Amino acid sequence: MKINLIGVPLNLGADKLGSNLAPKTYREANIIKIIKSIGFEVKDCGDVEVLKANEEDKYKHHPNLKYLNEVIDANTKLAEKIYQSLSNGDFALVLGGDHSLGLGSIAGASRAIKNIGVVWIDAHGDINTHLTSPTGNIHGMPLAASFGVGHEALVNLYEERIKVKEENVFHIAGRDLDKGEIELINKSKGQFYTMDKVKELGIEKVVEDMLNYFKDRVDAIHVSFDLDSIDSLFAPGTGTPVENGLSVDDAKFILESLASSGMMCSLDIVELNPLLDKDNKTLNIAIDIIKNTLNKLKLSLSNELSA
Ligand code: 5AB
Ligand code: MN
Ligand code: MN
Ligand code: MN
Repeated sequence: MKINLIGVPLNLGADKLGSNLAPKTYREANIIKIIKSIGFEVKDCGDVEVLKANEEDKYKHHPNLKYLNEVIDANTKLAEKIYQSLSNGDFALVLGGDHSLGLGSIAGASRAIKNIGVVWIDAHGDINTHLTSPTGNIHGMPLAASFGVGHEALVNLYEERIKVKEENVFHIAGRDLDKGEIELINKSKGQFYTMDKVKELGIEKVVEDMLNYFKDRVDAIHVSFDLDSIDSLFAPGTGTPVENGLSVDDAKFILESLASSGMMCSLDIVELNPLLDKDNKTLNIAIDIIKNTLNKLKLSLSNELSA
């Protein structure tokens, strides 16, 4: 099994400059060398090509879905890359880029894996639609669209079907949720462990619940990690930072538990904004988390072989 690295230099889903520079920043920080040093073979799938867009293109396709065509185009290309990676039996590591890329990741992964689970770690719900979004930014909508709620152009991206069952979604660290998102959560069949709940139960119990929940329920899990899930005190370099979040150790623990479970097939690391980062704090956290997670993945693979 190789690690397939896919960069997504996308910022149109956030309508903010900076996250488009993240893949280049990771590459310049030697991310490929770092992954190789863990003992993995790396296939660099390059960066997804993102169409150029101007301010005038923002509302060209929809009044509350900014840069809709450009976001769909990039995500359709991403979906195909992920689908190919997982079909080859490889692990896909997606480095974003704004979180609208979750649309393409889940679309591609769910084509390769029939009954997929999704773990979404984020300060935000990312379950807005064009009808509820206060911003029109598509990076606040990808999770809802993936379980079939939202504009048909997003729901039917790549393939005309719902990508993940709502009850196969497990969201952790929410603490900045919009009104429409709270309404959706209250009637949702998905699992939503808000930051309040994480503090009440403790991170060990949350992870235990998550692994128990998915056991015997899904064939594999796609993990989408938004760096703003981490407290903005530690990770300032994201487009929409929120305080009172996860500690770096909490985040590592969630991801390493998923890696060790043998269920994780693909991972997005999103929303690094190098223009907003301070002393590479957030970049270094992201790299540390990637290293730690892939180390555990490597270990679980060698244990599987020797068992
Ligand atoms: B992120 C907000 N809920 O919909 C919206 O960073 C923020 O991918 C979304 O989680 C943040 O625009 C999207 C206000
Ligand atoms: Mn997000
Ligand atoms: Mn977020
Ligand atoms: Mn953000």
